[in-house]
Amino acid sequence: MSKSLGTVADLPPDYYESLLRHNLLPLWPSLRAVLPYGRPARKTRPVMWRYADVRPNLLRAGELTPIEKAERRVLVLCNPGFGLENMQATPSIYIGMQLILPNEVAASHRHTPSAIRLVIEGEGAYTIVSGEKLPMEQGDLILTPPGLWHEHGHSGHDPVIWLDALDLPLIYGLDISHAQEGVSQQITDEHNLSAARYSQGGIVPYASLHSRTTQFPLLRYPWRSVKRSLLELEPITPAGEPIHVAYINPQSGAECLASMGFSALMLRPGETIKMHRRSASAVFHAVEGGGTALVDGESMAFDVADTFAVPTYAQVQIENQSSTRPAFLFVIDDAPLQRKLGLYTVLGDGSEVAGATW
Ligand code: GTQ
Repeated sequence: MSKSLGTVADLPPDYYESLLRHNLLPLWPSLRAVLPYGRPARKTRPVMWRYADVRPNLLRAGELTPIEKAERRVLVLCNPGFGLENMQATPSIYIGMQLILPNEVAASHRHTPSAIRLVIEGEGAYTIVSGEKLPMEQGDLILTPPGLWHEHGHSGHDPVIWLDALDLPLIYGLDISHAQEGVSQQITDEHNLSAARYSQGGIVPYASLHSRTTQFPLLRYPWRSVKRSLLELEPITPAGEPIHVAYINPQSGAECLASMGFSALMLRPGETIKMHRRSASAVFHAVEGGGTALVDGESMAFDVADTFAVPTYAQVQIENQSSTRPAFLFVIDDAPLQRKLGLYTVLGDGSEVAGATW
Protein backbone atom coordinates (compact mmCIF):
# COMPACT_ATOMS: atom_id res chain seq x y z
CA MET A 1 0.00 0.00 0.00
CA SER A 2 2.77 2.46 0.88
CA LYS A 3 4.22 4.18 -2.17
CA SER A 4 7.96 3.97 -2.55
CA LEU A 5 9.50 7.40 -2.59
CA GLY A 6 12.10 8.83 -4.93
CA THR A 7 15.77 8.33 -4.10
CA VAL A 8 18.88 10.44 -4.52
CA ALA A 9 19.85 8.18 -7.44
CA ASP A 10 16.70 9.33 -9.29
CA LEU A 11 17.98 12.91 -9.33
CA PRO A 12 20.50 14.43 -11.77
CA PRO A 13 23.85 14.45 -9.93
CA ASP A 14 24.52 18.11 -10.73
CA TYR A 15 21.14 19.06 -9.26
CA TYR A 16 21.79 17.13 -6.07
CA GLU A 17 25.27 18.61 -5.71
CA SER A 18 23.99 22.12 -6.19
CA LEU A 19 21.45 21.53 -3.43
CA LEU A 20 24.23 20.44 -1.06
CA ARG A 21 26.29 23.53 -1.96
CA HIS A 22 23.36 25.67 -0.83
CA ASN A 23 22.90 23.69 2.37
CA LEU A 24 19.73 22.13 1.06
CA LEU A 25 18.48 18.54 0.96
CA PRO A 26 15.48 16.96 -0.74
CA LEU A 27 13.22 15.54 1.95
CA TRP A 28 11.69 12.59 0.10
CA PRO A 29 14.77 10.28 -0.02
CA SER A 30 15.11 10.62 3.78
CA LEU A 31 11.49 11.02 4.81
CA ARG A 32 10.83 7.40 5.79
CA ALA A 33 14.04 7.31 7.85
CA VAL A 34 12.91 10.15 10.11
CA LEU A 35 9.15 9.51 9.91
CA PRO A 36 8.80 5.75 9.61
CA TYR A 37 5.31 4.33 9.22
CA GLY A 38 3.87 2.49 12.17
CA ARG A 39 6.70 2.36 14.64
CA PRO A 40 9.61 4.62 15.52
CA ALA A 41 13.18 3.87 14.53
CA ARG A 42 15.12 3.35 17.76
CA LYS A 43 18.82 3.75 18.38
CA THR A 44 18.74 2.61 22.01
CA ARG A 45 19.97 -0.94 22.48
CA PRO A 46 19.18 -3.07 25.49
CA VAL A 47 22.62 -2.91 27.14
CA MET A 48 23.83 -4.20 30.49
CA TRP A 49 26.67 -2.47 32.36
CA ARG A 50 28.01 -4.82 34.99
CA TYR A 51 29.27 -3.25 38.18
CA ALA A 52 32.00 -5.91 38.26
CA ASP A 53 33.35 -4.30 35.05
CA VAL A 54 32.81 -0.67 36.09
CA ARG A 55 34.13 -0.81 39.65
CA PRO A 56 37.77 -1.84 39.07
CA ASN A 57 38.08 0.67 36.23
CA LEU A 58 36.64 3.43 38.37
CA LEU A 59 38.99 2.61 41.25
CA ARG A 60 41.86 2.72 38.73
CA ALA A 61 40.69 6.18 37.66
CA GLY A 62 41.08 7.10 41.32
CA GLU A 63 44.77 6.22 41.05
CA LEU A 64 45.31 7.74 37.61
CA THR A 65 43.43 11.02 37.85
CA PRO A 66 43.43 13.34 40.87
CA ILE A 67 40.05 14.95 41.57
CA GLU A 68 41.39 18.41 40.64
CA LYS A 69 42.12 17.05 37.16
CA ALA A 70 38.66 15.58 36.77
CA GLU A 71 36.22 18.04 38.42
CA ARG A 72 34.01 14.94 38.55
CA ARG A 73 35.73 11.51 38.43
CA VAL A 74 33.17 9.65 36.36
CA LEU A 75 33.03 6.77 33.91
CA VAL A 76 30.13 7.26 31.51
CA LEU A 77 27.79 4.38 30.65
CA CYS A 78 27.46 4.76 26.88
CA ASN A 79 24.90 2.94 24.80
CA PRO A 80 26.69 1.76 21.63
CA GLY A 81 23.47 2.36 19.68
CA PHE A 82 24.25 6.08 19.78
CA GLY A 83 28.03 5.88 19.33
CA LEU A 84 30.04 5.93 22.55
CA GLU A 85 31.19 9.54 22.13
CA ASN A 86 27.62 10.81 22.43
CA MET A 87 27.43 9.65 26.04
CA GLN A 88 23.81 8.56 25.85
CA ALA A 89 22.35 5.64 27.78
CA THR A 90 18.99 6.37 26.13
CA PRO A 91 17.86 9.25 23.84
CA SER A 92 17.48 11.66 26.78
CA ILE A 93 19.38 10.07 29.67
CA TYR A 94 23.07 10.25 30.53
CA ILE A 95 24.39 7.81 33.15
CA GLY A 96 27.75 7.99 34.88
CA MET A 97 29.38 6.25 37.80
CA GLN A 98 31.30 8.60 40.04
CA LEU A 99 34.08 7.90 42.51
CA ILE A 100 35.08 10.10 45.42
CA LEU A 101 37.92 9.13 47.76
CA PRO A 102 38.26 10.05 51.46
CA ASN A 103 38.93 13.76 52.03
CA GLU A 104 38.37 14.67 48.40
CA VAL A 105 36.15 17.54 47.32
CA ALA A 106 34.41 17.69 43.94
CA ALA A 107 34.23 21.47 43.60
CA SER A 108 31.05 23.52 43.60
CA HIS A 109 29.40 24.17 40.27
CA ARG A 110 25.97 24.55 38.77
CA HIS A 111 24.57 23.81 35.36
CA THR A 112 21.51 23.78 33.17
CA PRO A 113 21.08 19.98 33.01
CA SER A 114 19.18 18.32 35.87
CA ALA A 115 21.08 15.66 37.79
CA ILE A 116 20.51 12.98 40.41
CA ARG A 117 22.72 10.59 42.33
CA LEU A 118 21.85 7.09 43.53
CA VAL A 119 24.39 5.89 46.06
CA ILE A 120 25.95 2.49 45.35
CA GLU A 121 28.62 1.88 47.98
CA GLY A 122 30.68 3.43 50.74
CA GLU A 123 29.92 5.62 53.73
CA GLY A 124 30.75 9.15 54.72
CA ALA A 125 30.19 11.08 51.50
CA TYR A 126 27.83 14.01 51.22
CA THR A 127 26.54 16.43 48.62
CA ILE A 128 25.85 20.06 49.43
CA VAL A 129 22.98 21.46 47.35
CA SER A 130 22.11 25.15 47.83
CA GLY A 131 23.77 25.10 51.26
CA GLU A 132 21.94 21.98 52.49
CA LYS A 133 24.27 19.15 53.43
CA LEU A 134 22.82 15.85 52.26
CA PRO A 135 24.23 12.62 53.66
CA MET A 136 24.72 9.89 51.05
CA GLU A 137 23.81 6.41 52.23
CA GLN A 138 23.50 3.34 50.07
CA GLY A 139 20.40 3.53 47.85
CA ASP A 140 19.64 7.18 48.66
CA LEU A 141 18.41 9.41 45.85
CA ILE A 142 19.86 12.93 45.86
CA LEU A 143 18.45 15.58 43.52
CA THR A 144 20.50 18.32 41.91
CA PRO A 145 17.86 20.41 40.11
CA PRO A 146 18.90 22.72 37.25
CA GLY A 147 20.78 25.84 38.27
CA LEU A 148 21.42 24.87 41.90
CA TRP A 149 24.98 24.96 43.28
CA HIS A 150 26.27 21.53 44.24
CA GLU A 151 29.52 20.02 45.44
CA HIS A 152 30.50 16.62 46.79
CA GLY A 153 32.72 15.78 49.75
CA HIS A 154 33.82 12.71 51.66
CA SER A 155 34.69 12.50 55.36
CA GLY A 156 34.67 8.68 55.58
CA HIS A 157 37.38 6.09 55.12
CA ASP A 158 36.56 4.02 52.03
CA PRO A 159 35.90 4.86 48.40
CA VAL A 160 32.34 6.03 47.73
CA ILE A 161 30.69 5.30 44.38
CA TRP A 162 27.36 6.50 43.11
CA LEU A 163 25.35 6.52 39.91
CA ASP A 164 24.70 9.89 38.23
CA ALA A 165 21.76 10.45 35.90
CA LEU A 166 21.45 13.68 33.95
CA ASP A 167 19.15 14.89 31.18
CA LEU A 168 22.34 15.97 29.43
CA PRO A 169 21.56 14.53 25.96
CA LEU A 170 18.37 16.56 25.94
CA ILE A 171 19.84 19.81 27.23
CA TYR A 172 22.97 19.47 25.07
CA GLY A 173 20.76 18.71 22.08
CA LEU A 174 18.90 21.98 22.72
CA ASP A 175 22.22 23.91 22.64
CA ILE A 176 21.63 25.16 26.20
CA SER A 177 24.03 22.98 28.18
CA HIS A 178 26.46 25.03 30.23
CA ALA A 179 28.01 25.19 33.67
CA GLN A 180 29.38 27.77 36.07
CA GLU A 181 32.27 27.30 38.45
CA GLY A 182 31.73 28.39 42.06
CA VAL A 183 33.40 28.78 45.41
CA SER A 184 32.81 26.26 48.17
CA GLN A 185 29.32 26.84 49.57
CA GLN A 186 28.48 28.15 53.00
CA ILE A 187 26.59 25.34 54.72
CA THR A 188 23.28 26.86 55.82
CA ASP A 189 21.71 23.55 56.80
CA GLU A 190 24.04 21.03 58.38
CA HIS A 191 21.28 18.55 59.25
CA ASN A 192 19.29 17.87 56.07
CA LEU A 193 16.23 19.67 57.50
CA SER A 194 14.13 19.03 54.40
CA ALA A 195 14.07 15.36 55.47
CA ALA A 196 12.43 16.40 58.75
CA ARG A 197 9.99 18.77 57.00
CA TYR A 198 8.80 16.03 54.65
CA SER A 199 9.36 12.91 56.72
CA GLN A 200 5.98 11.37 55.88
CA GLY A 201 3.89 11.21 52.73
CA GLY A 202 0.73 13.28 52.99
CA ILE A 203 2.04 15.52 55.78
CA VAL A 204 3.65 18.85 54.92
CA PRO A 205 4.63 21.97 56.90
CA TYR A 206 1.45 24.03 57.34
CA ALA A 207 2.96 27.30 56.11
CA SER A 208 3.92 25.66 52.83
CA LEU A 209 0.23 25.70 51.86
CA HIS A 210 0.30 29.46 51.35
CA SER A 211 3.92 30.31 50.77
CA ARG A 212 6.45 28.21 48.97
CA THR A 213 10.06 29.12 49.38
CA THR A 214 11.41 26.71 46.83
CA GLN A 215 10.41 24.75 43.77
CA PHE A 216 12.40 21.75 45.08
CA PRO A 217 11.43 21.24 48.75
CA LEU A 218 12.97 17.78 49.11
CA LEU A 219 16.45 16.99 47.82
CA ARG A 220 17.12 13.60 49.39
CA TYR A 221 14.97 10.47 49.36
CA PRO A 222 16.47 7.91 51.77
CA TRP A 223 16.43 4.33 50.50
CA ARG A 224 15.23 3.25 53.94
CA SER A 225 11.89 5.06 53.37
CA VAL A 226 11.50 3.85 49.81
CA LYS A 227 12.11 0.25 50.82
CA ARG A 228 9.61 0.56 53.68
CA SER A 229 6.94 1.75 51.22
CA LEU A 230 7.62 -1.16 48.88
CA LEU A 231 7.44 -3.65 51.74
CA GLU A 232 4.13 -2.14 52.87
CA LEU A 233 2.71 -2.58 49.38
CA GLU A 234 3.81 -6.18 49.12
CA PRO A 235 0.90 -7.86 50.92
CA ILE A 236 -1.70 -5.79 49.03
CA THR A 237 -0.22 -6.26 45.56
CA PRO A 238 -1.38 -9.34 43.62
CA ALA A 239 1.43 -11.77 42.69
CA GLY A 240 2.97 -10.99 39.31
CA GLU A 241 1.83 -7.35 39.44
CA PRO A 242 4.78 -4.97 39.83
CA ILE A 243 5.26 -3.52 43.31
CA HIS A 244 6.20 -0.09 42.05
CA VAL A 245 6.45 3.32 43.75
CA ALA A 246 7.18 6.74 42.27
CA TYR A 247 9.31 9.47 43.81
CA ILE A 248 7.45 12.78 43.76
CA ASN A 249 7.77 16.37 44.89
CA PRO A 250 5.94 16.30 48.28
CA GLN A 251 4.67 19.82 47.79
CA SER A 252 3.25 19.65 44.27
CA GLY A 253 2.63 15.92 43.89
CA ALA A 254 4.33 16.12 40.50
CA GLU A 255 7.47 14.28 39.42
CA CYS A 256 10.66 15.43 41.20
CA LEU A 257 12.20 16.94 38.08
CA ALA A 258 10.74 18.21 34.80
CA SER A 259 12.51 15.84 32.44
CA MET A 260 13.37 12.66 34.36
CA GLY A 261 11.19 10.43 36.50
CA PHE A 262 12.31 8.13 39.32
CA SER A 263 10.66 5.02 40.68
CA ALA A 264 11.50 1.85 42.57
CA LEU A 265 10.40 -1.73 41.99
CA MET A 266 10.32 -4.74 44.26
CA LEU A 267 10.30 -8.32 43.03
CA ARG A 268 9.36 -10.97 45.55
CA PRO A 269 11.49 -14.12 45.78
CA GLY A 270 10.86 -16.21 42.67
CA GLU A 271 8.63 -13.56 41.08
CA THR A 272 8.52 -12.62 37.40
CA ILE A 273 6.97 -9.30 36.41
CA LYS A 274 6.05 -7.96 33.02
CA MET A 275 6.22 -4.17 32.65
CA HIS A 276 3.81 -2.22 30.47
CA ARG A 277 5.19 -1.36 27.06
CA ARG A 278 5.43 2.40 26.98
CA SER A 279 6.90 5.28 25.03
CA ALA A 280 9.39 6.32 27.74
CA SER A 281 13.00 5.17 27.55
CA ALA A 282 14.49 4.03 30.85
CA VAL A 283 17.51 2.90 32.80
CA PHE A 284 17.16 0.21 35.50
CA HIS A 285 19.64 -0.19 38.35
CA ALA A 286 19.69 -3.06 40.88
CA VAL A 287 19.80 -1.65 44.42
CA GLU A 288 19.44 -5.02 46.15
CA GLY A 289 19.38 -8.55 44.77
CA GLY A 290 19.68 -9.69 41.18
CA GLY A 291 17.84 -11.54 38.47
CA THR A 292 17.34 -11.75 34.74
CA ALA A 293 15.93 -9.03 32.50
CA LEU A 294 14.37 -9.95 29.19
CA VAL A 295 14.33 -6.76 27.08
CA ASP A 296 12.89 -7.09 23.57
CA GLY A 297 13.83 -10.77 23.59
CA GLU A 298 17.37 -10.18 24.83
CA SER A 299 18.11 -11.99 28.06
CA MET A 300 20.51 -10.25 30.42
CA ALA A 301 21.42 -11.54 33.87
CA PHE A 302 22.00 -8.84 36.47
CA ASP A 303 23.44 -8.68 39.94
CA VAL A 304 23.38 -5.97 42.59
CA ALA A 305 24.60 -2.57 41.28
CA ASP A 306 24.29 -3.62 37.62
CA THR A 307 22.57 -1.15 35.30
CA PHE A 308 20.68 -1.66 32.04
CA ALA A 309 19.10 0.46 29.33
CA VAL A 310 15.53 -0.06 28.12
CA PRO A 311 14.49 1.35 24.72
CA THR A 312 11.18 3.08 24.08
CA TYR A 313 8.24 0.68 23.69
CA ALA A 314 10.39 -2.27 24.74
CA GLN A 315 8.94 -5.48 26.08
CA VAL A 316 10.41 -5.84 29.55
CA GLN A 317 10.16 -8.89 31.74
CA ILE A 318 12.15 -9.15 34.95
CA GLU A 319 12.68 -12.32 36.88
CA ASN A 320 13.97 -12.74 40.41
CA GLN A 321 15.33 -16.28 40.49
CA SER A 322 16.22 -16.18 44.16
CA SER A 323 13.80 -18.24 46.22
CA THR A 324 14.71 -16.42 49.41
CA ARG A 325 15.64 -12.80 48.65
CA PRO A 326 13.56 -10.00 47.17
CA ALA A 327 15.14 -7.84 44.46
CA PHE A 328 14.88 -4.04 44.40
CA LEU A 329 15.42 -1.90 41.31
CA PHE A 330 15.68 1.84 40.85
CA VAL A 331 14.28 3.18 37.56
CA ILE A 332 15.06 6.42 35.74
CA ASP A 333 12.88 7.33 32.76
CA ASP A 334 11.95 10.26 30.54
CA ALA A 335 8.20 9.91 31.13
CA PRO A 336 7.88 13.40 32.74
CA LEU A 337 9.24 15.00 29.58
CA GLN A 338 7.03 12.90 27.31
CA ARG A 339 3.95 13.71 29.42
CA LYS A 340 4.66 17.41 29.02
CA LEU A 341 4.84 16.93 25.25
CA GLY A 342 1.53 15.03 25.31
CA LEU A 343 3.34 11.99 23.89
CA TYR A 344 3.59 9.57 26.81
CA THR A 345 1.79 6.39 25.85
CA VAL A 346 1.26 2.95 27.28
CA LEU A 347 0.58 0.33 24.61
CA GLY A 348 -2.72 -1.43 24.94
CA ASP A 349 -4.44 1.19 27.11
CA GLY A 350 -5.89 3.07 24.11
CA SER A 351 -3.43 5.95 24.38
CA GLU A 352 -1.13 4.96 21.55
CA VAL A 353 -0.63 7.21 18.59
CA ALA A 354 -2.99 6.49 15.71
CA GLY A 355 -1.49 4.19 13.09
CA ALA A 356 1.01 2.50 15.39
CA THR A 357 1.62 -1.12 14.48
CA TRP A 358 3.23 -3.33 17.08
O1 GTQ B 1 28.43 15.40 40.03
O2 GTQ B 1 27.87 17.35 39.32
O3 GTQ B 1 28.31 12.48 36.02
O4 GTQ B 1 28.22 17.86 36.80
C1 GTQ B 1 28.30 14.65 35.11
C2 GTQ B 1 28.29 16.01 35.33
C3 GTQ B 1 28.25 14.31 37.49
C4 GTQ B 1 28.18 16.18 39.11
C5 GTQ B 1 28.29 13.81 36.21
C6 GTQ B 1 28.25 16.52 36.61
C7 GTQ B 1 28.23 15.67 37.70
